[in-house]
Amino acid sequence: MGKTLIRNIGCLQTPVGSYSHKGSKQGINEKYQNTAIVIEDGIIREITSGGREPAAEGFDEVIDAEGKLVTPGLFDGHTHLIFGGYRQHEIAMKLAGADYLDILRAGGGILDTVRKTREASFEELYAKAEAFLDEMLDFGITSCEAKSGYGLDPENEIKMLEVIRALGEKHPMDVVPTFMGAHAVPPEYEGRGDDYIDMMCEELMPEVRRRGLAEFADIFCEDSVFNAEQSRRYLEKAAELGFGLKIHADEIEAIGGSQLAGELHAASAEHLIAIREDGMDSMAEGGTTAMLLPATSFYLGKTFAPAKRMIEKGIPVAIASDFNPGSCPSLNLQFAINLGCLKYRMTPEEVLTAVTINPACGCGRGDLLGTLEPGKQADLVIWNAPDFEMVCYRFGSNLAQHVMKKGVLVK
Ligand code: IZC
Ligand code: ZN
Repeated sequence: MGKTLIRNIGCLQTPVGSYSHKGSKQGINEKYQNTAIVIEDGIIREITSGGREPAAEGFDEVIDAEGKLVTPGLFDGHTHLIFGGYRQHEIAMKLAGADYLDILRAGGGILDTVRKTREASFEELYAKAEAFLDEMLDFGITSCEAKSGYGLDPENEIKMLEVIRALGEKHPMDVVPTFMGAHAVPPEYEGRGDDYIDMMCEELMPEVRRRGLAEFADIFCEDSVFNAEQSRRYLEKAAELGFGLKIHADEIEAIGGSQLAGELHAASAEHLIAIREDGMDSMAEGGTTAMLLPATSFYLGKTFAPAKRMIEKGIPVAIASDFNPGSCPSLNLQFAINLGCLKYRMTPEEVLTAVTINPACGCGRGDLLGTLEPGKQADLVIWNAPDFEMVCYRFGSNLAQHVMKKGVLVK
């Protein structure tokens, strides 16, 4: 791979450190003007300061950043990347007045995607998700988390996780695998949610662990899906087996998910649109990252999670896409950045932290990813922008001009 120099960087903006940033730290980024980055074998070796640039001799590749902004590659910490079909027909149902949970209760929504995912072969799911990962890279996203959860039986959950594993091995992106067998109650278990959770805990979760197919376990704790008691049982079993914990909590109704997340020291709690003060207190105490999904609020026509209050309370805030075929059919994390500023009222610095180091830490990758510092992987974006404020301000365009993954330009 050799030695690469990125020279003529107008502004390099990055959080620093390998830990999640909370409270006032959320809004602290380093900003270096007129700098250069030395990369060796995919790892950052040096960031020069004071306008000093190493001589170009001795480098295998020299990249001119043309005076533009460089940031860490974006980390999308919450996606449902693997799915069969799409759900564009739900648009008409929504226009006729149905909301997200109405559609699910009627056997559509997630369950519609489950039918199509069960029908799809490994190869079909792989090819579709591979194209999504290519599109993500094009938007400057260099790592993501990916959940199962549209199989909802042993065969199809394992099929999904094997697709995720194969993508992680073959695609340039780093892909963090999450087991989400408890995404909905499948039709075979209709009205028997407790039995389904028993099957997850006794059969499938241990099998996923044995095969090493996932690092995290996640559950949809929501009105009409899984209650807090079922979520506790599932997550306690997951912790016992060695999974990191994630929980879809307080998306539509606050039924105890965020309290549980904090109590179990979950790595992250997702959504949190309807969170209350006691849920935030529990998360702050448990050290749980808030994985906020503003494009989902936008798409469902909901309010926006109280991100600033969470920062005040000392909860590390991350912003992710929630890419999925139902509540957020967009993987454009740049749009979530715009919403982070405009709807959460977060500063550009707080938002950059929320799409780099905080999701990296929430997904167990803070040691290698999420900042630009010596020793970290050379995952970065050269933006068609002079500063990060421009990325927060422009929306609808793709401002990622060049994208580097593990020291190699992929765009
Ligand atoms: O397919 O609707 N919220 N799970 C929880 C989703 C959205 C994905 C979906
Ligand atoms: Zn989700």
